[in-house]
Amino acid sequence: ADATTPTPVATVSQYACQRQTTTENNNKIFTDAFEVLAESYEFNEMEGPCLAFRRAASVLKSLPWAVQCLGATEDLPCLGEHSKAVMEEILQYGRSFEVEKILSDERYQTLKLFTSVFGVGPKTGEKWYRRGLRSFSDILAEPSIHLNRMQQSGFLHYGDISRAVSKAEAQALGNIIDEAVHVITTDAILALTGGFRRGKEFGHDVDFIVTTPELGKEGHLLTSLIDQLEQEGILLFCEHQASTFDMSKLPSHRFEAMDHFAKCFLILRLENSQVVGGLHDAEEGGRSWRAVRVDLVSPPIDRYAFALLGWTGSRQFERDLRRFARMERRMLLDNHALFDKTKKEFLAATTEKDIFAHLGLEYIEPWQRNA
Ligand code: TTP
Ligand code: MN
Ligand code: MN
Ligand code: MN
Repeated sequence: ADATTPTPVATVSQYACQRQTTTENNNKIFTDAFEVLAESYEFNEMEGPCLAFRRAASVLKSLPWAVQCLGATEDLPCLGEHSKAVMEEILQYGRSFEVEKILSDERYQTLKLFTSVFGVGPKTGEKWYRRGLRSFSDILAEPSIHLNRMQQSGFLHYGDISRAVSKAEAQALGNIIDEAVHVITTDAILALTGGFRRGKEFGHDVDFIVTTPELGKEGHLLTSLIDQLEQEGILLFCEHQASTFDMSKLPSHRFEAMDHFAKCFLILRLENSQVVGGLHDAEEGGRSWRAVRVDLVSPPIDRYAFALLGWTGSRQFERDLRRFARMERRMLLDNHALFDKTKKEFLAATTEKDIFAHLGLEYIEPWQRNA
């Protein structure tokens, strides 16, 4: 080869949807630190620096190699001065003093604890913190605090649902829901989505899409499914949100906005005997079951590809898909639709591949979306 020809170096895109990110993370020491910083900024409602650290972590997660010196990060996008300073500390001392300071901070620790309860977000956590509450017993002993249904279940099943869900447990739940949904309609469509579709070994919940090939029938499907799970005696908690879907609306600009499909946030009872692989931790404690968080979303069949893409995640992958669509293609993407602002028209899709193709993106497999 010609010695003057520069070796082509594969450049890393600033968009997660142009990177392949498997569950293997070669830079966990850095990304764990960035996640603490991002969360701390989130608790302080500083969205800018929070997103900056999430982006930086996401870039490092996509690398097939471990960063061993700061020089190696020179050509990487999304790493600002602050990120690099933290990395330098970790490279030099094996830890970041800034991160350690946050981890030992009372406010951070308390908000982290409170928001680990199902149904408690940063707003509620903050409110409780400002009232001087510091522990679960403080909250439960405070008579003026009203817990909503979700939070009550969150405390009731705290031990179980804060324990990771395994792939085998996710599969068992898939079988149970598959059976239940086919009692209602023989042509039901059930798809695993969320982290387990991305190939994760563990998750905080299990996410499914349920629908039917018949447009309009999906509305009653979710309520019937909930009734069925209730009859089976495995429904420990259910918050159902009816559909507010309106196709005449343009895709949302705001990522964090929830979608408008019918959905429910559940806690289900899973028997150990239903899980392939036998004995589990809880059984040793004399229990034969555990509680598991399950999310079900029920889009109309003509929105299936958008819902599947939106619910497969990761959250960072979804953020960057929308940002890429808007910034690079003048298109609006959300969980319902893709709208071309130049042509002023909606772009139809029956598969995820159709959506990537409309966006002029190379297809990224679900297990490569762990951004
Ligand atoms: P999560 O279940 O929160 O996250 P995850 O499955 O990636 O990881 P884990 O459960 O193991 O912590 O969300 C899955 C995807 O669903 C995520 O990309 C965001 C999306 N989602 C929506 O699009 N709309 C919603 O209303 C909710 C609750 C989630
Ligand atoms: Mn999930
Ligand atoms: Mn999650
Ligand atoms: Mn979920």
